[in-house]
Amino acid sequence: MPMTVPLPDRPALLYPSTVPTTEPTVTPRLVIVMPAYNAARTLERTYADIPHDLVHRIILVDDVSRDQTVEIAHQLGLDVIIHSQNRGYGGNQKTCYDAALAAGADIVVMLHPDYQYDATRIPALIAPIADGSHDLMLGSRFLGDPRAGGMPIWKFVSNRSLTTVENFAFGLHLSEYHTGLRAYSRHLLETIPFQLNSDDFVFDQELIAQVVAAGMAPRIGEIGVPTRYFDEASSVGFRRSVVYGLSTLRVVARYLLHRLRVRRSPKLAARRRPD
Ligand SMILES: Nc1nc2c(ncn2[C@@H]2O[C@H](COP(=O)(O)OP(=O)(O)OP(=O)(O)O)[C@@H](O)[C@H]2O)c(=O)[nH]1
Ligand SMILES: [Mg+2]
Repeated sequence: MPMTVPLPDRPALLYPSTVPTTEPTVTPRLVIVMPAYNAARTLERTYADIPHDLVHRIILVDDVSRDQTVEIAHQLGLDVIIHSQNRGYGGNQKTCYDAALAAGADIVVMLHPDYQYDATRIPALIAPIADGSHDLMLGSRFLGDPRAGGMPIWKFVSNRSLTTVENFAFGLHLSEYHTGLRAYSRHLLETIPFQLNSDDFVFDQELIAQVVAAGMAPRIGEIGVPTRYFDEASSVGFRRSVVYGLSTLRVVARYLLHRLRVRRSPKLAARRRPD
């Protein structure tokens, strides 16, 4: 039974393995969210790799899958939320984060249920949030060798190009911005107005631009995470990737115009709640 103490406003949540035995322990409530769309063939494998001893709840949001995703999620005992109509990847994440906050999460991990990202890395991913030093952690494929995991060359090149542009615009040195394994602090999700973002894939990029615009860039970190490429893990083809790439460049342009005070962006200026 973990000892609980009242959490201060901005807690330095202590990750269990780093806690000196004489110090009181605050066990962060870790909620895993899985934005799911046709994940039936990979969900069980993804679930099996999650470090269950650290997890408070696992929430799967189904975006009207046409396969057995919901049935399998129920069999695994997950909390399942079903959209009444398909909303897209960003729309799915909005439901995920609202549900995780409502469930009392201190830390939220977003994990694709397609078994692409190594979920056994979650403890290392959340440690910098648990110790209070970060609010957003990215599981980067590019701190390792994504080509060895099977990433197609065109995805490799476009990811590197977009990452270079985003690093330049945001003044950061991240190895990638496009990963499907991320961890957020409660503080970040309560501060950043992610509900204003796109319902499509570019949601992830808009959120990072919002975090940077909010002055939280130093609170973003990354760790290397191996990935696997196989048929069921990759549905985004060339056409959709081109749309995604152009949308990402639009996010960068909007950020720069906002930053240079040429054109104010309500998405970047807004806060959910003042600090
Ligand atoms: N809600 C929703 N989610 C989707 C849709 N298409 C894909 N997804 C989810 O979005 C996530 C990413 O899509 P993927 O097909 O895995 O993308 P990918 O081709 O692996 O992309 P890379 O990892 O960059 O190579 C997965 O968790 C899918 O379940 C969709 O139409 N709606
Ligand atoms: Mg994938």
